[in-house]
Amino acid sequence: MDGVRVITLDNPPVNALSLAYCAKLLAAVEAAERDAAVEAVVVSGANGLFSAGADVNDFRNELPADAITIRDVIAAVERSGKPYVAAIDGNCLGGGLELALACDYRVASARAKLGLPEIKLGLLPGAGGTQRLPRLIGARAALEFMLKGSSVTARRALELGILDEAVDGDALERALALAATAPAKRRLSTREAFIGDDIPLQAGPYVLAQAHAMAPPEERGGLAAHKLIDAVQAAVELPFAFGLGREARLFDQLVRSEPSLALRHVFFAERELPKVDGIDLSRAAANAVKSAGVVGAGTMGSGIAIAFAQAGIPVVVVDTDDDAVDRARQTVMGMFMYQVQKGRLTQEEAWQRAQSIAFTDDWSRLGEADVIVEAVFEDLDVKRDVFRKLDGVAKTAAVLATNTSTLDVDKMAEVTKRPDRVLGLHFFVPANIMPLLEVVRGNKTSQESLATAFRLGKALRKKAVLSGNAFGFIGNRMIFDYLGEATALAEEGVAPARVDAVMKGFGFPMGPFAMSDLSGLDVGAAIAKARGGSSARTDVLEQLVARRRLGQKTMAGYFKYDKSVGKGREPIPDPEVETMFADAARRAGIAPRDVSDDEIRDRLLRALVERGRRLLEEGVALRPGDVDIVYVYGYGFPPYRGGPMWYAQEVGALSHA
Ligand code: 3H9
Repeated sequence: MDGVRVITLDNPPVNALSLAYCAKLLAAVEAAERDAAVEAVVVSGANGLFSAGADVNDFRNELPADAITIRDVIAAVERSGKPYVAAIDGNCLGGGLELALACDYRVASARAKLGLPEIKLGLLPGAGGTQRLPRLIGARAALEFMLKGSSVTARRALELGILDEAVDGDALERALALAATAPAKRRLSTREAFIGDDIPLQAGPYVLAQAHAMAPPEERGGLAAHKLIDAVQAAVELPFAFGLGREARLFDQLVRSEPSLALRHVFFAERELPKVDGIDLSRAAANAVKSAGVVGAGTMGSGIAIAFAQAGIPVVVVDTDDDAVDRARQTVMGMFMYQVQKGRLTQEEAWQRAQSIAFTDDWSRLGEADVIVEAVFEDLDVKRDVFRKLDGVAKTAAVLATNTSTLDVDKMAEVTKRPDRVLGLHFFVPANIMPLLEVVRGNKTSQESLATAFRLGKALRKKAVLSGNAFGFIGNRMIFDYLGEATALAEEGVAPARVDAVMKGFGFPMGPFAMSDLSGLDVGAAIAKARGGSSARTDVLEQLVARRRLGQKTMAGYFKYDKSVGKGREPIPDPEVETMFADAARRAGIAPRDVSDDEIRDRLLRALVERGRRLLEEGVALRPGDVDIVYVYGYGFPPYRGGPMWYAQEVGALSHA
């Protein structure tokens, strides 16, 4: 269109606004400014998105004095007298959205996703976002948007007031038309920040104080949140230029902070996961998973089936036990109805998803499935039988997976005629919610089967981590040592409640004893037996199991539970268990010791780290970052501490162990 210049963000793969790219961008903005024939500018993105924001790699080093950053580009747009229109398609995140906020108009297509996810990297929007958004949609809504850090659809962004228009068709086309006709608007920098529609400015201090009160403490993952709220306070109280300065200073503090370094490590470790043997499995040849099968309608099987249904993959669940199928049907329906109640699904969507799970006792219905996951009782003979049957009914190309948490995948593969298409898919309970998926490679598993598993992981929105075929794989192998160390501490006279309190203080959602109670002490005892005995020097676990104190499910384990306290999930310290430990320790000749909180924390973390190192040496885990991802996403390791391997290496801690 005459007089309209299009500046296309094009820096594959995600149009990251790196220092090098910002220099080019600034030149493009300045050229448009100089050119008298240009009356208006449209900014759009190539490669299927607007931009993923600043290049996170650039934060690793001190900024060179002459560096051109996204802030310079935005300042140039701000200075321009010509109208700017952002044409948003696909992701528009972080610095990308901040650039769009500096434009006069924002138009987005239906598939656009807009967000300021900096908080997830332990940062705050540092290119004017904390100053412009409160001027556009009000401080209260801006805080909510930035503190959550999640992306929203174009429709939601329009409701929030972030967009001027959400279009069904092509955003670029509409932006061009707008640029040709619409006048320049008053820029956000010249407006006053407000708190919210119908909320007086005097309520500002209250809204900010409330946000501080709701954020986690600084030392428990809340550092970035508190600084972000401070930046918004500056937007409310200071002129724009001063607010920008304050935002930049707060951003600089965060960029160097330990939590942000840790979260950025987690971000990049996650992106390394599919890179195996020098190949990116997420891009390698793989079978598309258009339909799936699950064998076993127990807790695990139903959870896995729900996970498939949520990803839009129809699934056939085979079980011959009518009662199990009835229970599973109820679980599935209950789960989808809950999502309707929470407003996450419409009645119609819930119904469709539930319909995409078919229960049957007829194995032949698995014939169409591209992937079949067995989730039957944890017994090798039972599982081998399942694999023999599956080999007979599944199509040749299908990948057959076991959901075992400890058994040997090769022993299952060997009963089939397609060991190259057998692997482990270790889901975590509840399988439809927990984001971790261990992909277990048997000694004959083909690269194509692994690639199929990684693609599937992505479709299920899980973090797929490759593990070697070794007892307990990565996560559980490490947790055995961790729980063993917790037991050793209790044997030395530390109350289980104190051990748990220390680990919660570190940032885990629950301590090791509460975790054992949650997964079931009988399960723990059975696993110890399968391993050929536990590392404990006493028999407290066996005594508890013999007394049917199996954990939360029997309302007693290492702790007691009471239905009226925390819905029966709140661990209540039990002096009887402390006495059991004391008596058993005396019999075993273990003297009680004074143990500091630091020693408790460091010994438990060291148990994880030492085992992690051995798993790396043995090649069970590929990279320290993989181990960290397993612990962050599967076991509640606080992400702002980066995972056990990162913590040990970077924080140089564990001196008390
Ligand atoms: C910011 O903007 C700060 C400003 O406020 C202030 C500045 C002063 N940087 O995830 P994928 C790479 S902070 C560098 O597999 P997808 C990624 O590593 C930024 N690299 O694809 C991978 O590389 P490789 C705020 C990035 O389709 C490749 O791109 N923005 C960045 O599943 C593909 O990524 C964010 O936090 C980046 N910003 O998901 C957004 N983003 O191929 C972070 C991606 O070598 N990014 N890469 O492994 C995302 O959320 C997802 O990558 C996205 C695409 C949704 C965009």
